[in-house]
Amino acid sequence: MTKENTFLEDIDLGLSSEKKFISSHFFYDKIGDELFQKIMELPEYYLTNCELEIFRDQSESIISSFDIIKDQEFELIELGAGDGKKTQYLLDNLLKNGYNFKYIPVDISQNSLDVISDRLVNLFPYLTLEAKQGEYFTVLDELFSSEKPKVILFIGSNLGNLNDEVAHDFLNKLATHLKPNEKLLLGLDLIKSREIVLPAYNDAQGVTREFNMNLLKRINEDLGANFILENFKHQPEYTEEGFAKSYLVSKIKQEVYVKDLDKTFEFDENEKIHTEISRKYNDEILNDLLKNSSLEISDKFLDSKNYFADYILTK
Ligand code: AVJ
Repeated sequence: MTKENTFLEDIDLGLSSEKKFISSHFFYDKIGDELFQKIMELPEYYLTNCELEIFRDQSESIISSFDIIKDQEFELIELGAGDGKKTQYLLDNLLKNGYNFKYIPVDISQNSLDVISDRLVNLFPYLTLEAKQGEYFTVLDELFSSEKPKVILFIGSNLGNLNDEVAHDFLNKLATHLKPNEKLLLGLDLIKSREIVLPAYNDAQGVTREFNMNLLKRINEDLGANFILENFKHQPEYTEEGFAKSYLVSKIKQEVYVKDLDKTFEFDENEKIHTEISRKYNDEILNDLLKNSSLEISDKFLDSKNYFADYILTK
């Protein structure tokens, strides 16, 4: 199945549903990638700075928690490599301390991988880097065909885009690949008050709004739809149990035609399209997700405000 086919089918499914939705992984086209880079630099988007602080100040302790012997060769696999700015601190520390490892960034976007590879190889001439293009689930089997000990990085609270059931399955699947005592470093945004969370998804400059709206623009451009962007508004919500959700809300009663489907979709006034979940966590929720997975929390690193946690999970 081609990627376009999936997009078309998923949009059909989501817009035909009783409660309309668009899957958040469609955010990340070229414009979406750029907008997310901008989001990470926003003052309201505390997640990036908090995790950057953890990696900057606690890399040495994080590395100790990996429980790796210095001469032992290992592979450091990063799922969803992003721009590598956080990982950079870890790599720097590992190299300075003479660890023997290969860094394997995995990303769906070859473009992102090229950018991060260039940057890191320039910064660290002695780094062994082998980028791997593909979707996490698909490349896992391939990655784990080598016998080398592994440490997996899954940071940035990327897990938060999955609902709890899917997150549980994902962690379980990862766990089955790990050998006893191998580690997963999991970066998660923690539950906190809505006064802090909501602005992170509703910034003053409107970048997150544009990020969300870009979905409609994409459907217009790629699938020949006639969404009028002004007729929808960006609406983030947060419940104190830790669910940040983003919606696109129809301002009026309207119809939208999608040419590639030859279908018309009706929207009531105030009808919502759910576009993203950004789950927030605590130890209890994570332990629930880890049930029956043979992974256990063995360490936890917090930023100075206790907003964000990098957990070490041990098989
Ligand atoms: C990349 C999934 C961690 O949910 O916080 C940022 C994406 N969406 N602003 C998040 C996002 C809107 C982000 N993650």
